[in-house]
Amino acid sequence: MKTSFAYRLQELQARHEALLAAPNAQCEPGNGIYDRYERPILTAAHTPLEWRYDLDAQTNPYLMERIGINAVFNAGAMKWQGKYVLVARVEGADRKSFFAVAESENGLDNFRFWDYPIVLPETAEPDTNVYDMRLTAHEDGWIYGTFCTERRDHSAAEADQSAALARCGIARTKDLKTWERLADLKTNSAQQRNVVLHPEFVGGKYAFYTRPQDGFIDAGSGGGIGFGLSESVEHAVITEEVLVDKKAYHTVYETKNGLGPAPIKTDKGWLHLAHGVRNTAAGLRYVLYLFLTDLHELTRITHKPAGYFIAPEGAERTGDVSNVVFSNGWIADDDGRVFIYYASSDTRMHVATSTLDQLLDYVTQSPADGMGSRASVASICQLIDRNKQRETVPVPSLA
Ligand code: M1P
Repeated sequence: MKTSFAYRLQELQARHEALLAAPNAQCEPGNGIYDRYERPILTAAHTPLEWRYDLDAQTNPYLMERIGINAVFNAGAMKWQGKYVLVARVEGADRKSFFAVAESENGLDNFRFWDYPIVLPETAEPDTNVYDMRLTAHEDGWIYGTFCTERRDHSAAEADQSAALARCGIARTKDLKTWERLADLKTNSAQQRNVVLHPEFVGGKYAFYTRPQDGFIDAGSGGGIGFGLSESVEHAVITEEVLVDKKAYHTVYETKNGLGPAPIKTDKGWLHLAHGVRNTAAGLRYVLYLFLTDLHELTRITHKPAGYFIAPEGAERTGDVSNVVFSNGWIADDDGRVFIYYASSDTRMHVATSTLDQLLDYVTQSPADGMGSRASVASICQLIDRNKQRETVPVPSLA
């Protein structure tokens, strides 16, 4: 080694600090619905050096990275003690994911991980992998995390070492540091992923959005985003799931879909962010979409614009699982701003910003999917007609 331990350490620390401190500029001009930002907000390189390097020259003379981090993505989000807080899925080079909290003063940049990752208690059946935590500040006073717990499918043949069972794990906390693990959610479905706890009681019960699925990857007969009630949250059991948002032929959620974060309550209804998946010759493509449900009839969709809200763009398109955007965290701030935290290609985290007014305008005023090319052309022609009628109205000068 040409460089000394001390020099290398200085270099690592300086580069790490420069990465964390870099400001994040908004991309102009945006689409009027939301704004993207130039830099990812969290990547594997953002994780603390103390998690990866033994910083003792005696025991690590080459200043080797002892523990590799592969990716940081799919983060739950909430405002916590005035800070914008993410509970990120951190995936090690060993392919095991775990949760870690990162916080920022402004929600856009300078996200820094807390000193230690979350040490999540287990049930009697140990988790092999845990990921994609949704945070819900429930009216019962607890902060809940619902996440996927993955274990080997012991019914699979010995030769098949990729067969897995996905279930919904549930944990709760009051400080995001100490977590109490509750029993895994029980439903009639063979597997569950993308389960989200609704923030309010419904008829005195805990309400969950679910995503029943037949296989580990294949949603199969699990028809879409479901909804069910449970008497208890400590031992949550859903006996009946009602479909809220179904998969549909030739849409962006043709193959499967799943709810993102817990919905935001607005005066027009519950605003939902979800992901939709379709198959292509290049593999699965994951995009995000929005819909609104009735304030009281939680399983009734009142508005749903056609197609996607956010799709992978530019550098977002490539990563460990390319052509994916996925979100399980957003923050509705007191001033009406909404911070949408999304991951690209199972590799890194980004932020997009909007306002509740903009998102509600988008959801309620954008055309719904007419389910055919003819209907799509009709929507465009209608818009052209309206614009032609307005042609005489002078456009205000930007100067
Ligand atoms: O790889 C894309 C996503 O695949 C899964 O989502 P779903 O269950 O909807 O297919 C999850 O493993 C998710 O973490 C991942 O980002």
